[in-house]
Amino acid sequence: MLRKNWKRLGMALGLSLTLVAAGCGSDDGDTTETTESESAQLDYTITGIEAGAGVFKASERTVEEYGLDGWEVQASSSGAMATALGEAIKNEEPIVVTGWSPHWKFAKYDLKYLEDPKGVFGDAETINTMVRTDLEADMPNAYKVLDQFNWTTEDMETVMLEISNGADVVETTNKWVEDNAEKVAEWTNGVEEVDGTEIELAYVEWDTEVASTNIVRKVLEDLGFNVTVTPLDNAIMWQSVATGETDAMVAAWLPGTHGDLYEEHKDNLVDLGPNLEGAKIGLVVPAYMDIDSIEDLEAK
Ligand code: PBE
Repeated sequence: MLRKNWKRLGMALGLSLTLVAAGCGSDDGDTTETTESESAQLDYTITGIEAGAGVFKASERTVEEYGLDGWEVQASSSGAMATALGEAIKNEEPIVVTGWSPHWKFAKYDLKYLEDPKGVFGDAETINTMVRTDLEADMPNAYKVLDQFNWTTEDMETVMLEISNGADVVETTNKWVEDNAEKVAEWTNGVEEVDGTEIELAYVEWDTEVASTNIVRKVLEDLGFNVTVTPLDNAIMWQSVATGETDAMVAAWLPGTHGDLYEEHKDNLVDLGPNLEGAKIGLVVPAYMDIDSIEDLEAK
């Protein structure tokens, strides 16, 4: 490819010439545009999300372990990260974001995870359900639903994609539950209906957790529960279930992403196991970027 050859030529001449700036992602790009490396164009910045997220903390460890001096992981929100990613792609500019799957961004854009030879982000993960220690005794029916709830990455992505395209969260998740009666019947198998019992689910406003928490909300509502869903910071979400302030959450990413929070609280909550398999976190970039590995990022 033309731009690859240019890059090689530049390296051969000892120049810092990496022609993958805005506009150069396509082959008709103007090859005179820039001499800056992708890292410099990024201003040595990783576009992060909430500072309490596991993927944010892992990104900070990455900066350290790969010796990326001068790099910053910028705290933001999941929504702002997605907007920044969309903008960068519209302009064919480089961007590195703290990413995770399942996520609708992989359906919408052509993206790649940067390889992580040091394994800072860990391998595939599960998303587990955690409930307060007395839940089984207090609300055996809710406990049973939470224990039986499990779905696939495809299920979750379908729901997330609709919401990301502007559909209403409650309408979308309610409809998914109505349309997937067979799957839902497995979760409610052996469960008796209740009459307005109050239950509170904690979650964080990440696209994944918005989807799963609202699915469980609808299933519990259909069984007669009066459900409150409460958005919290990540650390507070864990704490609230461990102290019994909230009843449950379906947002525990393990073993890596929330490993520290699990260690801190595991004696004070009940782990009902995976509700989804095949989750993953890492640094994500548009496929048009030249770099493929975290090792390709350059210290300042
Ligand atoms: N996430 C989504 C969370 C877990 C769910 C990957 C942004 C985190 O990093 O903590």
